Amino acid sequence: MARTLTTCIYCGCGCGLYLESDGSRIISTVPSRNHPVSRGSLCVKGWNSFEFINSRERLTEPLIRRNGKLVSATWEQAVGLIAEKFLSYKNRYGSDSLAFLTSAKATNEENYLMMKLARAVFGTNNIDHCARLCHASTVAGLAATMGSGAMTNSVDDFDKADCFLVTGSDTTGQHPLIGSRIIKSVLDRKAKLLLFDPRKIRLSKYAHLHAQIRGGTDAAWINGLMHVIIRDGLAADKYISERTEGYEDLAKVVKRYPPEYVEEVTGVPESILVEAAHIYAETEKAMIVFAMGITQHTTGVNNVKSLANLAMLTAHAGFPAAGVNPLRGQNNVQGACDVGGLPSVYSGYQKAGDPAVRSKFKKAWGVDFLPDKTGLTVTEIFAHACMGNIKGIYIVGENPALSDPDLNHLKKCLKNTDFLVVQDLFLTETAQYADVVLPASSFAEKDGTFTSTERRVQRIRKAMEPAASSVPDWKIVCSIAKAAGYNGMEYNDPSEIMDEIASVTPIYGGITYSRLDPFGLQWPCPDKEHPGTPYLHKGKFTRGKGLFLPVEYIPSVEQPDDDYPFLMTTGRTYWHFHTGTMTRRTSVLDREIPENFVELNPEDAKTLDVKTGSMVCVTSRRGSIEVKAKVTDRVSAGSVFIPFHFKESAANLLTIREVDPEAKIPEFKVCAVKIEKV
Ligand SMILES: Nc1nc2c(c(=O)[nH]1)N[C@H]1C(S)=C(S)[C@@H](COP(=O)(O)OP(=O)(O)OC[C@H]3O[C@@H](n4cnc5c(=O)[nH]c(N)nc54)[C@H](O)[C@@H]3O)O[C@H]1N2
Ligand SMILES: Nc1nc2c(c(=O)[nH]1)N[C@H]1C(S)=C(S)[C@@H](COP(=O)(O)OP(=O)(O)OC[C@H]3O[C@@H](n4cnc5c(=O)[nH]c(N)nc54)[C@H](O)[C@@H]3O)O[C@H]1N2
Ligand code: SF4
Ligand SMILES: [Mo]
Repeated sequence: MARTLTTCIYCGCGCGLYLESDGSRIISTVPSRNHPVSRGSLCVKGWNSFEFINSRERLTEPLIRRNGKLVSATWEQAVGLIAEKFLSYKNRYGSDSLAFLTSAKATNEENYLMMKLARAVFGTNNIDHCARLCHASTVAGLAATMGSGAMTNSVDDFDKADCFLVTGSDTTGQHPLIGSRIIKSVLDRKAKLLLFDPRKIRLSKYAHLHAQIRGGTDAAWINGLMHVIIRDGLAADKYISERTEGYEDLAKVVKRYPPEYVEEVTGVPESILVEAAHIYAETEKAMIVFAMGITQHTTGVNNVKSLANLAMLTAHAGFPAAGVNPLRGQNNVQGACDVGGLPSVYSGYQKAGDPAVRSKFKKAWGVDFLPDKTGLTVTEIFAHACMGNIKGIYIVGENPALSDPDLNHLKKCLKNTDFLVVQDLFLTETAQYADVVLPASSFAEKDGTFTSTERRVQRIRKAMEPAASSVPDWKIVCSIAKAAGYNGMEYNDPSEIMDEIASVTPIYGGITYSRLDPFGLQWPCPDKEHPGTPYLHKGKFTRGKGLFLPVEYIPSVEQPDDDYPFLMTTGRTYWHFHTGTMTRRTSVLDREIPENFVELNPEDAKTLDVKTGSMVCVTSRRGSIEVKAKVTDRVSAGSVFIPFHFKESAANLLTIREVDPEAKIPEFKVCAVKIEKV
């Protein structure tokens, strides 16, 4: 039996595991005992991360749509058709009639090549990926206040902090190996957990206090905390004057958020708000931890700015075990952003609008044109396809037909796209709309790197030959570039791509495959001698001075009313991942949660006369689904929760397309629905 050390494909924790192969197939996983994050453990998804690889439903060959049906084709035919179609749209309608969705499931090397394909070969900045639906607000909000959009601390700091302010993160479910460190610190070291979440989650049981906030009111309670901190003389005056700017503006705004007002808006009792403010401000090693409950709002950027303000007000940034920690979701969403899978920046967050950046990349890539206009985001790409401005879309490793908001609208957009290419492991809901489907190899069948939430760039290693006639994404992208007439994309293996990334990307400048053995390096790692960076903003912020950017509370776009009286929030379960393409093909995970449900408070269940297991119909202004009720006090009266994993009753048929004006992230966490017993 051969054991290959690699990195988990699911969440951003970035656990280390071995894939065990019997020569032809992967038959099990074993945790890596010495891995700095997972230290010999894995969550249930990691333990079972090999099963979907062997699924009989893997795509086995390229498919091309002929007379309305997807039929088998050769690689030459499929790649040739893509190059021909994309070049013809480029010539007829211009480069910006094309769009590219890259993948947080794919490697850094593959994402880098996708942006090279979009920009150098086809001449457009229309490239984006699921970070838009996820931490786009974080990247914008933290870059503006601190100068870098990434997690400030390391996973190891969870063993050292004495206070955790956790909000909008169901940490034990979605980042289990980080969640367990929080619990361990609470139990073993008496660290204090301050939880701000509308739902009772597993962490509630361990929390010193749990403020069950009203969904969508985050800016109000965060301003309230800062109001109390300033009022009670707990602000870090010396730090504020030495390391930040804009304090006066902040003080003016938060003055308008006294605890009585905050209680009215958010439902957080005054005593809890005051106690939380004191504990957070008075504990030296205090970490803010947040995820989708903060970012997926039309006010997502404001919410993130507000958390950054709170940390700077109390000198909780720029130190070990004190900082602002967005938990990045996918295995490689940090990396897909780092290497430029975004419409406004090249790798290392170098601005596409900056002529000096473009001339550097022109030279590196041997091209004489690179676009300067900021590209479209995921949500805009589909809207433009609907209007007919986008003709061709190339989607690698994403499943928007289940993961985007307002699916009835999205499906119209997919139908209206002249030429859609989908590259995946499976014939996903999105692939069913495609004109060409390309079978990609899985993480077990290729080499590369993923970057975890703590900015750790780690290797994935090939443990078996590609299934059927699937091909690793990086090779497919290179062959499309070549077929389109570009000769600057030829590599023998992914380490050569990483060498190119390092040569043009200062934060990855010191990264080479030989240095990544065994467990990787944390960026910024500017040169070959640099040991990597465990925490950011040491001594000074990446942007120089930290900038306070005060924000006002703005209610969510769609509030419950007489017609749609419930506030619906959506999210995940521990057992499934996103659109279920992999976890619903994994027997252990599928057995635990085989079908969808809606969490409903006992009071509401009584009014509706439903029990756990009763079928209910949930309807919003955009769509309707039937699901089983799960009666539980995890949600408060008037609120419901539905996970978005299930295609047969997709939560995203109900969600709203409204986005944050700056980050363009949709309001996945709040919309209004009505519920009827079926
Ligand atoms: N098992 C599993 N793990 C995953 C994933 C998965 O699909 N399955 N996906 C990965 C990805 S890409 C991501 S982005 C992460 C997401 O990880 P999380 O963000 O932790 O997951 P979510 O379930 O989206 O919801 C987060 C929390 O936000 C709370 N919430 C809802 N509305 C609000 C609000 O208005 N304000 C606040 N403050 N909180 C609110 C919810 O009650 C929930 O506890 O998980 C990653 N890990
Ligand atoms: N209602 C609601 N909707 C949401 C959210 C929410 O909280 N609520 N969360 C949003 C968030 S945070 C996110 S990140 C998105 C996720 O949205 P998506 O990224 O669209 O969802 P996934 O199911 O992770 O899709 C990944 C795809 O990649 C494929 N894949 C896996 N490995 C490889 C590979 O090596 N190569 C290729 N080519 N393909 C591969 C998988 O089969 C799968 O089809 O969903 C968003 N949608
Ligand atoms: S915590 Fe995340 S990275 Fe670790 S095993 Fe579970 S899914 Fe994989
Ligand atoms: Mo995400």
